[in-house]
Amino acid sequence: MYCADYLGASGGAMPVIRAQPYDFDCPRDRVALLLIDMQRDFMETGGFGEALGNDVSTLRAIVPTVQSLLEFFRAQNLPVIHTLECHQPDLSDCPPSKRDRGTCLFESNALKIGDEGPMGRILIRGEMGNAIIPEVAPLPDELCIYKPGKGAFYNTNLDEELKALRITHLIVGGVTTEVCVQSTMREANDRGYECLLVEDATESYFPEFKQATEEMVRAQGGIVGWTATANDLKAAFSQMD
Ligand code: TIU
Repeated sequence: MYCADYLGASGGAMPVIRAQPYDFDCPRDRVALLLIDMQRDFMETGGFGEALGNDVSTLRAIVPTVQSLLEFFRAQNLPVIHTLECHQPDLSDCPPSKRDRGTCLFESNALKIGDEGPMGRILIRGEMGNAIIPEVAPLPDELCIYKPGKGAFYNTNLDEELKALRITHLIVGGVTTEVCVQSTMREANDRGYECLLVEDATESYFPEFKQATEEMVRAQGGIVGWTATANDLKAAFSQMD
């Protein structure tokens, strides 16, 4: 049973967001903001992103936009869900196919998942480096999904949580666009959720991959979903006030 079948049509207000490939009808009572992996491990030096060989500074540009989206959803009393990519301390949920990859890992001093780094053990739940960056930190009542994979539905209770909240529409931001954000959107799409990717609230270590992902998402009539800017989203909701 898909979420939309299960819930039926929304009877509430319906902001229409100017989006690509066409406008996104967004029922106010069925939408949540889903922020993917805004963690030190990806956004700061000494974490997993850098251990994989990336220049992590490229991700910082979206922080003010993500912050403003977060404030907007909170002010509108709309649900916010954060995800964190992480593993158990004993690595029982980290397959070798994940631990053994990364461009730096051929170097003798390379850090792998579970190794001790400058911000604690790399990509391990509860370590300092695994926390969400303070600028967009969750509030105590906001749902956090701890995920071992790239997609936020794999081995988590996200689907059940969304159904309990009666959510059918997801506004998605976070990092990185072509890895965990895109994987999550594809998983969500398969489960019947309508997804909109906020273009200026997502970033990649590779600008060309970000652009390609946005195009892939909205190609073929929105095969995975829609894309829009944060301002267009806010404008649509503000018009309903
Ligand atoms: N490497 C990379 O671009 N991303 C990840 O490993 N995880 C997420 O995207 N969160």
